[in-house]
This record gives sequence, C-alpha cells and structure tokens, in this order.
Amino acid sequence: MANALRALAMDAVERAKSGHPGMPMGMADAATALFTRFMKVDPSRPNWADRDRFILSAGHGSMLLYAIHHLIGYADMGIDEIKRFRQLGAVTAGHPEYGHTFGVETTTGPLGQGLTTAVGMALAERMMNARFGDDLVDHHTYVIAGDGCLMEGISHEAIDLAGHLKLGKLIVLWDDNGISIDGRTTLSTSTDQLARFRASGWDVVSVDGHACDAVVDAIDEARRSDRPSLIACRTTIGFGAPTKAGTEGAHGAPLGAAEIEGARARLGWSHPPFEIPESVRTAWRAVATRGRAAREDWEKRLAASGRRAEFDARIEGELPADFDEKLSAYKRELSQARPNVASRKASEMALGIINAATDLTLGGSADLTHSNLTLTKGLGSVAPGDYAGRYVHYGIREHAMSAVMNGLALHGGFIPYGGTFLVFSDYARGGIRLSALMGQRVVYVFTHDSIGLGEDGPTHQPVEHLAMLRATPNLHVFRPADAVETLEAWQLALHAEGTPSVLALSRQNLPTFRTEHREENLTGYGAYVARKPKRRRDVTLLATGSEVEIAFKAADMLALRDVDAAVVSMPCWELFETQSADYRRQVLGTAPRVAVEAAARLGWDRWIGERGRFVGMNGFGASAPASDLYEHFGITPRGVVEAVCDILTCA
Ligand SMILES: Cc1ncc(C[n+]2csc(CCOP(=O)(O)OP(=O)(O)O)c2C)c(N)n1
Ligand SMILES: [Mg+2]
Repeated sequence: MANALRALAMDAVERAKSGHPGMPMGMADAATALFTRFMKVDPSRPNWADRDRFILSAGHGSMLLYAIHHLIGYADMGIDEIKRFRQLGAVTAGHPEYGHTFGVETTTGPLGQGLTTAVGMALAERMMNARFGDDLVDHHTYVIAGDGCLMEGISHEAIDLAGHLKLGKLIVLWDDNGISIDGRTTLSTSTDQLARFRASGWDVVSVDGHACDAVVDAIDEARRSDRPSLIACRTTIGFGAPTKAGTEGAHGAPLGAAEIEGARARLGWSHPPFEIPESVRTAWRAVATRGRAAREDWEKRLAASGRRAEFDARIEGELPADFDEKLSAYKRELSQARPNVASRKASEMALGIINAATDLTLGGSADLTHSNLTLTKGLGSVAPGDYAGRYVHYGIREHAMSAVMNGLALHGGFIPYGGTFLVFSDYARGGIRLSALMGQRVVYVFTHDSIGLGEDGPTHQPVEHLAMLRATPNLHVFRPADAVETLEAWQLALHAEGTPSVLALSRQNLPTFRTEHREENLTGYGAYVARKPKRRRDVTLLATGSEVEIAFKAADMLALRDVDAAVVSMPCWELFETQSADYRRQVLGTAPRVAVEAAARLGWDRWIGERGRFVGMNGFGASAPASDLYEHFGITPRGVVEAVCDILTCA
C-alpha cells in the first residue's frame, strides 16, 4: 500500500517535470500506518464536522496527500488529476490549497504554518468539545511536518502554545530524514528536537519511520496521552530510489527515468505508471468504508442530541438573526453620545455589544490585551485543560496567533479575532497572507496604528504597514475615524465570510463626527463624503482614521480663505474599489485632491491623481508625544492647507 503512494508520487512528478518525490516516498510507510489504522475521514463527505484533521505541513510533499486521496476515493481525485499534477486548473496544485481540493484542510507550503494552523484546529476541537461534549466532538488533528517546519521560528511559538494548552489530541509525525534542500540538516542545525518538544510539555518518541508497526504503536500511545505528541519518524528521503535516496537530490526534482526504473525494481513494484492493482485499491478503500461508518454513527448521535440546529449554525458560523439590530441600536446611541475616544477604545465598546450578541466570537491578543482592548467582560480565558472560555492569551507570538486563528476559523465553530500593534503585523504577516488566500473570516485588531502612538518611537510606529496590508489581495483593511465607523467596520468584518479583515485603530482620542444616525453602514461604501462643500467643491480632502479630524479642521481653515473643501473619509479602500464607477466619481469629485494619512504614500496616488498632493510620512517616525510628532512631520491642518494652496490659489 505504501509502495502505491511512492509510485504515484514519483510518476506524477516525472510526468509534470517538476515537484517533490522525496518526501512522499520517505513518509509513505508512516502515512499508510496513520491512514489505514487511525484516520477518521469520509471521502464522500469531506467536510463532515467530526472528522479527523490531517495537515500536510510539509506542503511540498503534496503528492503524498493526492496519492492518498486518490486511493481512498475522493470524488475530485481521479487518476487523470494525478496525471495532471501541477497543471493549470488541476486539483493537484503544486502545494495543497484549501478550497481547491476536497479534503485539503488548510493551504500549506510556507513551512511551519501548517503545524501552527493545526494547533488552532486542535484548540477548536477542544473548545467545541467543551461546548457540545464527546458525543458530538471528538476528533484528532494529525500533522506531517518536515525538518523545515521544525526549523522555522513559528514552530517554536506553536509548540510552546500547544504544550501549554495541553492539546492532547494533536499528534505530529516528524519526517526525520536529516535532509533539506541544501543537503544534510547538520549544515544548519544541531538541535535535539525531542528535547525541545519535551521542554514544551509534549510527549515524544522516536521510531523507525519505515516500520509500520512501530508507527502504529507510537500513534496508539500518543492517542492515549493528554499532552500533544511528537513522533519522530526516522526515514530515508526518496526511499527506494537507488542512487538518490537519502540525498537532497530526491527533494525537489523528478528522479529521472533510470532512477525510477531502479526504484521500481528495489521496491518490487512492477506495475506501469498510474496503474494500481485492484487488491491494493481495495485495501485502501477500507479507510473510506471505516470513515463512512463513523460518520453515519456520528450523524445518528447528532440527530438524537436535540442540539442539531444549534450545532449546525455554530459550525456554519451563522450570526444570530437579531445581531444587526443590536448593533444598529448601539450605533444610534453612539451618534447621540458622541464619545471622544480612541478607536481602540471604540473597538472595545463595540466588542462589548458584539460579544454579548453572539458567542461565535473568540477573542485574543499577543500579550497586549490591555493595549489592544480586545477583552470584554465575561469572556473567560482559555486555559490548559479548560476550554470553556472565549479569550485566548496567545502570548508574545504574533506569527502563531495569525496561523492559529486560521486553524480556528477553518475548523469551524468560531470567528477568531486577535490583537497586536499594527507595526507587528510584520510578524503576523505569514498567517495574514494565508487568511486572505484561504478566504477565512479572521479579524486582526491592530492598534497603535501610526506615529500617534507617540513616545514608544519609530520601532513601534507603523509607516509602511497599511500599504503592505492594502497590497494583499482579499483583505479588507479598515482604518475607522470615529466610534461609529469603528462599529461599522466590526459589523462588516464579522459579515465578511470569505475575507479576513484588519482594523487599524488609534491609541489617541478621536471625536465622533458621525453625529447623525444612519441605518446604512457608510463604512461599507469604503469611502464617502463626510463633509459636503458649502457651495462648490474647490478641493477634496481624503483621509482615514485619526487624520479625518485633521481634514475637517483643514476644511474649516480653508473656508476662511474662501476655499470650499469636501472631506472624504476612506475607511476601507478595498470596499471603495468595489463600488460603481459613478459612485466613486461622485465621492472623489473632479476638483484637485489632497490626501492625509500618517503613513507611507504608496497607494495614495491612485486616489489623488497627477494633480494631487499627499500629506503623510516620508520616513520613519520618532520618539515624542504624539502631538509633537504630528507637528514635527507636518501632518496638521496647516500642513493640509499649505498643500491645498500649493495647487489652488488661496485668498
Ligand atoms: C517558509 C518557507 N521557506 C522556504 C521554503 C522553501 N522550501 C521548500 S521545502 C524546503 C526544505 C524543507 O526541508 P524538509 O522539511 O526537511 O523537507 P524534505 O527535504 O525532507 O522533503 C524549503 C527550504 C518554504 N516552502 N517555506
Ligand atoms: Mg527533511
């Protein structure tokens, strides 16, 4: 059965003239042990909620996954798709892609992230179990990780968090082959991985990865543990290849005809490429039969539980029917109360309403809870062995937080949001990118969003980050300007089922300018006219977040000089881009435009045009009180007025 995986992998890579045969050939025995004895999946219902999750963190070994999926009978994985490995439109993409191929639980390829996403899934499993009990939620999360996954820094964050939270149903098979692309791993590491995992509270064992029985025993043992488990599978990369096995030559290139012929002889596999004997197929299909029976039993339990509707709504992530009504009522209050608060504080206030209106939300922060203001009353902390809470202390682990949130969202049952400073979005970047690529409803609460954070200085002051985030496809970047916009941004983020959101929030107070209640979510337009010109539009001032206030003040000053300015708040460029050309023209107007944002210029030229001016940052910030910094960098009403008068004749 393992040789069938090896043959499909080496033949598919050969045919594609690209790909990674070594890892699938090396891990074929361990994967066969895992799937034939343990994996609980039903290829006819790839998304059945209580299935085991399998994460190929070493995503370059995608042919291992595709070969297994072919043999256990996923409907999309016929032999023709194996033959079209890595070709345009095939389900057999170079690396496993979530949403593209049945049964692929998460996109992998950026090494270490799969392992970390799996931590999120294993955590989601425990949290759903705490809510629905063993009868409805009781599954394992299995990972195959390579040397690369374990070398990546994110692995440390993931291992530490999983060990701390005692995620006993997380089982990692490490492809311990001592080889990566450059050659032997001893070129760059001498870490005792077992000791490292043990130090973080894991059970660890090392086995011969080619001895199926040993792997089976190790998994069996791991399943009995209440700690996460690492099973080091000592393997030979490219197992079976006569000259390339055990070398980096097997990692990421076709083996070549002669080598493949030699491997066939060594493995005793005499079948032509892409032909699998019926007896082997039948043996593999037993995995599906077992999984189907497990799924049917589970469905009976769900039907008998009396909680089916509740469970389904939860897994689907459906917000309660009265959710928007509650938010709208609160928005009306805000417009009346007109708080003068930082948008991070406005976010906390919004979360107070949101977290009471739905229990789908799952908060957290990378050790900046009291700065990000992400914790609201009564959420309760998720703790080792106690998963009833709704708030995760991710620790100082931004990269892991982003990938874990992806795992939580992918698993189903939660809408995760997590906070850090906007400047550290760099550290979270790997996971943010995959949230966007996979279309996951994850909300990033990034506070301290500009030089406005003040004294902490340039290491903490984001400048280029909004541009980076706005450049990311399928990511909504909100920079709300007052408490009303902040609430609207939250509402949009929670409704965006296929798109992650960033909320860039201020540390400094902002006045409420949306003083007239509107049912309509104006932030949903991405940009809108916040202050109409009195008579004619001489100039349009574009701004986001804390700089909208500056634009308003500049407009007042311009009025004294007989310049009539419109102020446009642009809380979300991406949503504005989706509006009709007519609407955009109306908002942007035909008058010259001046944009103000305490960040890098990149991207703004699209909105200000050739004649436009930009008032913002040209380099890094500095350490000083915020108001001094705004003065110092010229991001002031006066600075805006000067920019306007540079292009218009002012009185
Ligand atoms: C974050 C990240 N960095 C670099 C790569 C490129 N890369 C793909 S596989 C690989 C080597 C991985 O070594 P290992 O996990 O031991 O895989 P093996 O060679 O044993 O199959 C590298 C560097 C990547 N996919 N992701
Ligand atoms: Mg390796």
